[in-house]
Amino acid sequence: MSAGSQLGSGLVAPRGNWWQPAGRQERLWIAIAFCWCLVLFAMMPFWHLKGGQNPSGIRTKVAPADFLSRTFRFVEDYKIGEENGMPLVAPPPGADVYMLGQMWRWYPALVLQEGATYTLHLSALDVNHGFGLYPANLNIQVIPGYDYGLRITPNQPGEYRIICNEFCGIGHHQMLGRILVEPAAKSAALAPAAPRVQFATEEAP
Ligand SMILES: [Cu+2]
Repeated sequence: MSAGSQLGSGLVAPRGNWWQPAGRQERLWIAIAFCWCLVLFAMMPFWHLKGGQNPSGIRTKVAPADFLSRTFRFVEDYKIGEENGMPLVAPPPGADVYMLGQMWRWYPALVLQEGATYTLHLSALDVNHGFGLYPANLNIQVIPGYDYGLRITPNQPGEYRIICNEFCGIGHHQMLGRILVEPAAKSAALAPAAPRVQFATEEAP
């Protein structure tokens, strides 16, 4: 093999002035791009700490059958009525609130009070569902076997609808739920006498 055939290979540099240091403008552009990369990198921890977009919940493990019985007990304790066969449940401020996603409904319907804080427990009985609260546009995945306890404080009275945003079968589009948020002034009339429901939950790994 002659030396000529190796020109431009990994062993021998090609002939001529092929390598030039980067020009001034190119170096400037690289410096700007590098600084912007650092800014974007810093935004990740910044949004985590300051963005106010992290879920306020604690995820624990729960057997779907246990979550179902907790939900039934919650409904029994705080039921104030029924709408088309769906119980209407008004828990007191500070209560643990249970909402179950299953093919194809959100159970039960809730009546909450403006300005009161609750722990909203979400879980699914059968398959993954997506809790989508409108018009607030709050979305969270609801997974069988896990209880997502979100600390919520409704700050706007009105009627909220829950849709399912995780395709879960033929009746997916009919999976609708309801949360009514009563204005703070009306809350006294709804305060039930039943005690606060509490359950011990196992920490998720
Ligand atoms: Cu669903």
